[in-house]
Amino acid sequence: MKTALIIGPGAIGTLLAWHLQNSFSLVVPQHRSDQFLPIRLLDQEQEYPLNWHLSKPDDINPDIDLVLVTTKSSMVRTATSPFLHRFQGATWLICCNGMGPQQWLSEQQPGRVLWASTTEGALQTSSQEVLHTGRGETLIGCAQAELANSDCLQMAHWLTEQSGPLTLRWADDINTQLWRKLAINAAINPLTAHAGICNGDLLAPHWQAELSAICAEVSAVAAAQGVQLPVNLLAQVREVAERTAHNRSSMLQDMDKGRPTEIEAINGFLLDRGHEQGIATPRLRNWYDAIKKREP
Ligand code: KPL
Repeated sequence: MKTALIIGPGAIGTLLAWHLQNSFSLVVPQHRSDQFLPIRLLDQEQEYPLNWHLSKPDDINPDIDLVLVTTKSSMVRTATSPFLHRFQGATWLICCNGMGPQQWLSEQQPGRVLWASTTEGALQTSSQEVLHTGRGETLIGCAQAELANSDCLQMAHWLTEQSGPLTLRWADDINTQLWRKLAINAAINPLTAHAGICNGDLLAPHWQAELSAICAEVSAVAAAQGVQLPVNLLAQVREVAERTAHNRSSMLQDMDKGRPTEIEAINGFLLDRGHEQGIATPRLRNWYDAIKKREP
């Protein structure tokens, strides 16, 4: 059996563990002596036991096939750094919100990193339990497939071929897929987090001018980067806000829990790209500053 190390056993990490547990032996690095892993996953009122275990970082067997990174984007560097030089033959798969950590990890592990973008919904309801809140799919791809080593491509192939409860699909255009998610997050997350509202509240008339201005800035930055976003990004944002109307965005949840948000990997990334291309991004800057001011 192959072995996978999961760095970031939160809601999405747990969901992917549920999918992978039939084909991988799963290990999670232990950070604290009082740390626990969720023991069950709830999907459509059925309970599924989770088969994974914690291991002290120094005790982890170096024969790891896959390192799955599912931390918050703000934690990627800190959480992965102790392991970057440990698993020589491993493929890395990073699945987190925003952009920036993916590029950073790919520079650390050239040719070995797969990127993933998921529309699955999951919520950790207690220290023991994770709830699968919404069915989606997980796209896996290589931002620069021509630079990927053969083990990495084989692993991608293998992951997308394995049967399991989730849908994992190969995406030739994973970079575009991540940009699309980034664009939606840049419109929805800071506004909902700052105003303390659910996603659907953004459909109110008084938010439309702001959403439109943000979409225009994001589209201009993406176009300058050669990334094709939906022509009517605002309509797409509204569609997601409607579909997830009762959701509290991940940034709102982070803010409520006093955790660092993912603003750096969302607005921060777009501000940097805009700056490089000489594109004005005042609304993205405004929301970046507003969230930064309130972060712990
Ligand atoms: O991805 C999301 C998030 O909250 O991070 C959206 C699409 C906004 C759904 O809540």
